[in-house]
Amino acid sequence: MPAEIARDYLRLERLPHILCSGCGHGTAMSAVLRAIASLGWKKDEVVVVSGIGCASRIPGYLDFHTLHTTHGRSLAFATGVKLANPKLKVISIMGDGDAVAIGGNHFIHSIRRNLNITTIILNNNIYGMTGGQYSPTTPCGANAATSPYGNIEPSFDICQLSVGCGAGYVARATVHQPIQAEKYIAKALQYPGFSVVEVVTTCPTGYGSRNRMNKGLEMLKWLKDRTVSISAKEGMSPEELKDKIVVGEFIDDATRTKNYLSSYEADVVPKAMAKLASGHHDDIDRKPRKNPLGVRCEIRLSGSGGQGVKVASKILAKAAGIWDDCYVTKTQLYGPEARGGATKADVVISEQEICYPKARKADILVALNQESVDLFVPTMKDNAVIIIDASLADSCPRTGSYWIPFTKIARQEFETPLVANILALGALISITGAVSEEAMREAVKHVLTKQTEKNLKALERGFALGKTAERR
Ligand SMILES: Cc1ncc(C[n+]2csc(CCOP(=O)(O)OP(=O)(O)O)c2C)c(N)n1
Ligand code: SF4
Repeated sequence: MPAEIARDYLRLERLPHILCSGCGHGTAMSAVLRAIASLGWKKDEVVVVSGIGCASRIPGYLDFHTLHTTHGRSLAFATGVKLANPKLKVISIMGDGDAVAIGGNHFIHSIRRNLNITTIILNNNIYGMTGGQYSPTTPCGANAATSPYGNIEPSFDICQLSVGCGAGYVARATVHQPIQAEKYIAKALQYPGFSVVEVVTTCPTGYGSRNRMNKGLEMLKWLKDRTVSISAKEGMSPEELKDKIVVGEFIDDATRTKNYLSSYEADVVPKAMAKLASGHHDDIDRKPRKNPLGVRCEIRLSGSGGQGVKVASKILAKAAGIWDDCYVTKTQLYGPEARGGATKADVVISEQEICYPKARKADILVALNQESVDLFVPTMKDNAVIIIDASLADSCPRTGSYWIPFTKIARQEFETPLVANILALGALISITGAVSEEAMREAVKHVLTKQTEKNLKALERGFALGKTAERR
C-alpha cells in the first residue's frame, strides 16, 4: 500500500496487527483503503462497521469512525448509523461466517431494504478466528476442524445469494487480484444503494493447513488456479466450472434507487404529518384522562434494589394505561445497578402516541434513598416535583421537595418496610394527580395479588400522606 495512504488512513499506534503470516485479509484491507483514497473521501464522513472475527478486526486499524460490534450484527449497526445520519458513508466489513452464517438474516434483509451501505465480505471459506470450523462457504469436500472427513454440505455462493435478494451492485474478486478488488470496491462505494463485494481471501492457518496448503503463497496459487472470469465462464460446462471461483461484476444496476429511507420520506412522513396536523393521533377511539401536568408526563421512580421500584412502576403504568386510558411506556434498569446502589424505572404517561419511551427530563421524581437523590435530582426538569423518603435521605440540592418518611411509617404502621413503595405511590398521586386514585386502586389489586388488602390500605395511607406533606 502506498506510504501516504498508510500514514493517512491507518491507526499506526494499533500496529502490529493480529493477522497470521500469509493471511489475505491485509491485502483486502489495502484494497479497501486504496479505493477510499481514490475517491478523496474525508475521514470524518466514513464509518466502517464490523462484527466479530479476524476480518472484523480490520476496522480497528482504520482511522475512520469505526464500530466493532457483535458477531453477525454488523449490518444491524450499519443500518442504525445510516438511518440516524444518511450523509455518512457507511461500509460494513465482514467475514463469511459473520455475513452469511450467524448474520445471514441481517444480510438478506439489509439487501431488501437497499440502504446505501457498502458491504465487503472477506470470504476465507472458514471460521478463521475460532480455529477453522467450516462455514457456509466452505467448499463441499474440504476439510475443516468440524469436518475432518470432508465437508458434506453444499456451499453458499454469496454473489448469487445477493443478486437473488435484489442487490443492485454485486461483484467478486480474490486477493490474488487486488487491483480488480480495489476497482470493484470503488464502484460499490459509489453505488447509490446496497452493494456487495465479495473478496475471496486466504486463511492458511484455519483452512490451508487442513487442505494441504500451509503457506499463504500456496493458497494464492490455489486461488489463481481456480479463478475464472464471468466472460470466460460462458463457454464452460458445469463439470469444468466445478470448484471454480467466478470473478467479475454480477450486477450493476443503478436504477435500483428506491430504498427504505427514500420510501420513508416519500410515503410515511407525509401521512404521519397529515395525521399529526389533523390532531387525530390514533385509529382507536381512546379517551385518555387529562393529566394536570400536561400532555406528556414523565415520572422517574428510584431507590435501591429491593425497595420495590420496579413493582411500583408496573402499578403506575398499568393504572395509567388500562384504567385511565392513557398512552404509557415503562422502561427500567435491568443491569447490576438493579441489584444494589441506585436503580430507576421511568413511566411516561401521555394523551398522545409516545414516540420516545424514556424520561428525557422528568416532571416527577420519587427518590427512596440518598443515592437516588444525588444521582437523579440534577437530571430533572427545573420545576419538577421531587418526593423523597425522609427516613433514608437527608439532603437534596434543590429546595421545595416533599419529604415524607415512607420507610419509617411502613415499619411503624404496617410492620414491614416493604410497603414503603406503595405509600410513596399514594403520595405521588395525591400531590401530582398524575393518575386517578380509582385507577391506582384497580392497578394495585391487579398487580399485587398477595397481601392485597394491606397494600390497598398502604395506598390510601399514601394518598393521605401526600395531602399533608411538607415541602422544604
Ligand atoms: C454470538 C457469537 N457466536 C459465536 C462467536 C464465536 N465466533 C467468534 S468469531 C467467529 C467466526 C468468525 O468467522 P468469520 O466471520 O468467517 O471471520 P474470520 O475469522 O474467518 O475472518 C465465531 C463463531 C461469537 N463471538 N459470538
Ligand atoms: S486465522 Fe486465518 S483469517 Fe484469521 S488471521 Fe489467521 S490466517 Fe487470517
